[in-house]
Amino acid sequence: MWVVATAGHVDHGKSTLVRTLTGMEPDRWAEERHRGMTIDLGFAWTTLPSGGTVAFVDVPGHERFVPNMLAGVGPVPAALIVVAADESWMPQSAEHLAALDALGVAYGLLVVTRADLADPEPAAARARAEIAATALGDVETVAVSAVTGAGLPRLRAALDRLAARLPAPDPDGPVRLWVDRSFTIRGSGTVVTGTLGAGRLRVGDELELAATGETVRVRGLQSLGVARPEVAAVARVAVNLRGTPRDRLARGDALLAPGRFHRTDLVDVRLAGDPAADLPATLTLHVGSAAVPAHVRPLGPDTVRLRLARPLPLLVGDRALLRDPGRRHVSGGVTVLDVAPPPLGRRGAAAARAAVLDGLDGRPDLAGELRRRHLVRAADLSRMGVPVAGTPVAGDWLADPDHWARLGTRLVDEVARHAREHPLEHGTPVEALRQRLGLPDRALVEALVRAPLRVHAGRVTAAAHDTLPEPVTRAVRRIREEYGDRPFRAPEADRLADLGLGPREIGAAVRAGALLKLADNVVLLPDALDDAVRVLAGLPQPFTLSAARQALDTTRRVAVPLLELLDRRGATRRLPDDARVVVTARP
Ligand SMILES: Nc1nc2c(ncn2[C@@H]2O[C@H](COP(=O)(O)OP(=O)(O)OP(=O)(O)O)[C@@H](O)[C@H]2O)c(=O)[nH]1
Ligand SMILES: [Mg+2]
Repeated sequence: MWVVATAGHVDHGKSTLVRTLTGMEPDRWAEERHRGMTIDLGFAWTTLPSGGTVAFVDVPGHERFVPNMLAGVGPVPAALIVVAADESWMPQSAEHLAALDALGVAYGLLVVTRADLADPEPAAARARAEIAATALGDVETVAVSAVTGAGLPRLRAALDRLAARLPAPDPDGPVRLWVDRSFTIRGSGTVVTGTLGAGRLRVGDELELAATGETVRVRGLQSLGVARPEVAAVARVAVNLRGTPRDRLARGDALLAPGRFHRTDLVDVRLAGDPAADLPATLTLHVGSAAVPAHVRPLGPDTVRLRLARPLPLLVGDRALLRDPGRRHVSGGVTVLDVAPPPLGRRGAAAARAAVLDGLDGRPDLAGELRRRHLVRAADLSRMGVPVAGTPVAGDWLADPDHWARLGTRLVDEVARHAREHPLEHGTPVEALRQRLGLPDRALVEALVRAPLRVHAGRVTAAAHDTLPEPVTRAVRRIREEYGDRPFRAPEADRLADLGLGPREIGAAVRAGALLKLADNVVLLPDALDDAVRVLAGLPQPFTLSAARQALDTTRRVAVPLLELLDRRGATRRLPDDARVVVTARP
């Protein structure tokens, strides 16, 4: 299926054309039929000579209803620009064309209607000249009369040619269905409709409401008036939502593939229309079917930051339109450059930001995003509309290569510094390094560690740890069980022998940081050193060997070499009278 929107001045025959082509009435409201004027969007479809189906979104031409027109055109990639032969180019012909151009609609046909009332050629020539100056370029032109039927077969053939040129949809892309209607059907509940531009919907799917993030479930689907278990892009689709009250959804909301879009109220954009300095402070941003008030902050000559009155699921590269509702004119198209821009705190930040935006064009640029963001989760990038390639450095974190190399150097420095400042600790806690380096995830610290550094038991250590043989590990575990509550009692030599801990095994355990050796056959658990300093720091200073021995609840066999080790590490200092003081109080 293809979806094409109409465009053109009021009363130029858009709805009549759609009705004639499809046999369906696009003006759904009694008031519209009574007044002979389209107010809101209309929907109809027909089969083309090729056998393909084209669905029309019929828009109102009256200048008062331009916001409705924009909601219909926003998600649609192609347009039928309708001009009446007897009236030619008129103000909303121009305004609608400007809107199509702003939104980046690049495919279309020119249909000169009411060809039975006047020579269509002058109107066609004028319109073609106007259209040629936009993204639509040279368009095929067909003159028709709904009264005589002249030109209609040619128009059907031209629609087929247009359809053949439209870009192929991405049926596997994430769903972002902009809601253009919501209503209630008795017995079924809330139904919303929209133009599905990418992805597929299935009955039973869970989706996310863009406005609130809440989860909704698809109870039923229809396309072209027929119930279907699944609908793939491109399609007009009606979605029946289970248990969602109608007041939760309105035109301008969107149904999203869960977790696949970044909902943002802050975007940096490039302007295609008026210069940034000429814009009013508040405008309405039209994108998809949404119309949201936006506060405008100029950054550069053609770049601004928009703060939106409510968050929208925007992607880098999205096209939108800024419009002044009071002046009733299109200020111009915008291209979304950044959907998660940095705050502008310090002086000069806006100018610096403008310089960054100067280098962006709305085409997703992975390397550039990494350069600017340094570290970012792959899922977050793809939520912004930047396709992700390459290998994460850890988890799903992607890093700018230069930044990552700098972090690696800093990690080595921080480990050395921690060792200087905490000489009694075995290595540096990963969490301390995470904080020092300002990293969002410990996995990143671990990924930065290179030989000869190692990660062992939550610490980055300088010593290479060989994995201990299983019997040694078991013996150390026994010591921990037996001596854990008496940390300064060392196992006697015969107990060590019973446990199978000879000089060689003790050496391995010490190298692995599993035991602390004070003297031959005198070992403690490695935390004992820090604990001892804590206990000793609680004594009246200076303290004697005997006071230390009692406070530590141990024997001279342990106390003497323990204090000597602490002296060597600078944690205690021995005074001339053999008493000691604690130098470094451990936190
Ligand atoms: N003679 C003649 N009249 C036409 C033709 N097409 C449309 N009309 C008449 O033009 C008037 C306006 O037609 P609509 O189809 O309502 O125009 P529209 O563009 O949909 O108008 P809005 O939706 O209000 O913007 C109606 O009275 C139609 O009958 C045509 O080919 N020939
Ligand atoms: Mg109409």
